[in-house]
Amino acid sequence: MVASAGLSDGLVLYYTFNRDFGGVVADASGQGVGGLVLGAVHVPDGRCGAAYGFDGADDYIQVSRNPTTSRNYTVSLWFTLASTNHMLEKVLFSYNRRYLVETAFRNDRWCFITYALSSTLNSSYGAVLTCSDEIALPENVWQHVVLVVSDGTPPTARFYLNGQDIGGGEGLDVNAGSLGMFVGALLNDPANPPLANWQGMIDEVRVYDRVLSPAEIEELAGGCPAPVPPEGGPFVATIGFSTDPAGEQDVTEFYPGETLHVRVTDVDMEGCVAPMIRVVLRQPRAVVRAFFLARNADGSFTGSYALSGFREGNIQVDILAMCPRNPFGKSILMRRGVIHMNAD
Ligand SMILES: [Ca+2]
Repeated sequence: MVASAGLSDGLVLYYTFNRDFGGVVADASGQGVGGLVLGAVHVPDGRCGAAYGFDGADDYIQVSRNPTTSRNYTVSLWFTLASTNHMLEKVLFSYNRRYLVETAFRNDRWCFITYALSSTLNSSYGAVLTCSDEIALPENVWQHVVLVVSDGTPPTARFYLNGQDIGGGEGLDVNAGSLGMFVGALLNDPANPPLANWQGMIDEVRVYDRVLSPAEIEELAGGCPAPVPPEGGPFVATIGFSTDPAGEQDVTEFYPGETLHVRVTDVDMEGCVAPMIRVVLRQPRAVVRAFFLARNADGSFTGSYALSGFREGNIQVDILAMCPRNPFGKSILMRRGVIHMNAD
């Protein structure tokens, strides 16, 4: 089945995962909400074209910014579960410290759980649990899941599995918030890495800023969409680490006396009044160094740092996007790279 034009309406994030951009994910929605790949592996044979594989330990994808503030929204994705032996709860999609779509095994039954609503009336967990004998999640079989959150009276959250309504619940309010959005994990504490990491594959992640109808959900579950135009971007950023100020190419080997040049292009910080990009350099047992990039007229950011203070060995380079006056506040890790300082 070919996706109708209607399934483009309200689409504010769309990760096809079809192209490997090397550590970043392109957003095919046109909204420029790229993602940062942390550990997940690009696999050519997904549900619709390529997908990402997650190891269940520490893999996840961080969404670069919240694509919507709507209190009516829909999350749709395909997944496989690599192992059904574990009893742990695993997160497919999360936002603001709350898992939006999670699987769990409770009392010999599979469940989908969401914390999209607060003070949920029908659950001691404060979450909407959808547990059913009808939910079968065999290993390594592609499944389509949709979460629909509707800010009605009362607000509701419903799950659809492979196009079928499998239940939901009511709450007192729609949870909105400001912490990050993640595919394949949950960030519970900004001081620690995300947890409840997914084990299996995820493909075709979509977020809509509206409630999809059952017919539209059935259409999404019916197959792969028609090929979308190639994603030449937008993606989070093209980032060059280089010994050359023009810095188009990535260089990872450095020698004493050389300077690191960082160039960030195609960065999407839409809605940010005063975007800033900070580069943090870390080497074990050394003082952390940091510097800001300058914003250029063409929208790119460039900057450099003399590496004379570093010893032989690896230096971790983190590129952080910051928006000081953004209501979403926190800086976002855009890329983590490693450069190597050689001996004299
Ligand atoms: Ca795909």
